[in-house]
Amino acid sequence: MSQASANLNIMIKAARKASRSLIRDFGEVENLQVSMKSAGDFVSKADLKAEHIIREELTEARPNYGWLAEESEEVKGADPTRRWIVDPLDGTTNFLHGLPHWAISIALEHKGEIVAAVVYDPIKDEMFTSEKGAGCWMNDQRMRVSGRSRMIEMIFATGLPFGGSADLPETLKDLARILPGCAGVRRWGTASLDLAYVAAGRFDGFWEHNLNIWDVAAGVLLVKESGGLIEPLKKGDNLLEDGHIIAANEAAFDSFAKVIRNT
Ligand code: LIP
Repeated sequence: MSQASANLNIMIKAARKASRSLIRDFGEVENLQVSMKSAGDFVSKADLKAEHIIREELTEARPNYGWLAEESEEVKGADPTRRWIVDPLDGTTNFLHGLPHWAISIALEHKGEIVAAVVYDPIKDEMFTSEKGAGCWMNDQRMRVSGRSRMIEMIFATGLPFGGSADLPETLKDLARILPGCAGVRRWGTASLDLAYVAAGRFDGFWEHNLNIWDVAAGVLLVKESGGLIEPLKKGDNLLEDGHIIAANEAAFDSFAKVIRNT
């Protein structure tokens, strides 16, 4: 990215620092597979450690900003207009199973809108960044959403509900409608990267029910700044807060949304 702001540089630095701790812990996970309980506890600690590192970096640099993250209580900032929204380890289940597809997601919100975003995949060393009005970047390369417009050529990403989630029937209906008319659906388990991949044109679209704000906050800006469209799945919902999301390149959005929304 050519002209990163001071805030974006702080976010990148925090993501890189936390990634070093996560990479070390990821290397250990394989040795712990004998007991899922010990692996689970270890990964929760890795997650907390990463969050602690990010928090230290961000709050030291910007003590007035608010803080919202997956592993801790929300803290209101002295500046009520700005807050960090952080998922220190998105794709926890992948991490726990030794699957090399997880990310650190950091967003800066100003007056209810995301103005800067970082999604970092340390395994592939892919740093997706964006600032409002400045485009979307992966390392030094400018990102654009895909140009495909024929549904039958498109690949979509989603998340599948697990552990008895009430969203299962709805998601199965979504899949029954979308699968016959597209080139495939992927479930890779890291929503922030799913959105980054839409921004990079790797996936043509993404939808998922019931996500948390820290899973999507950074990805929302990446998609917008790479020329994509992103909306709440249910019209009238709040895009960041309500957790039901649909995103795609502009040419595909209407036909994709029609199928998923069943309208
Ligand atoms: C996970 C997401 C994943 C989604 C899960 C979960 P976590 O985040 O990124 O794609 O399907 O519901 O929210 O828990 O690994 O940070």
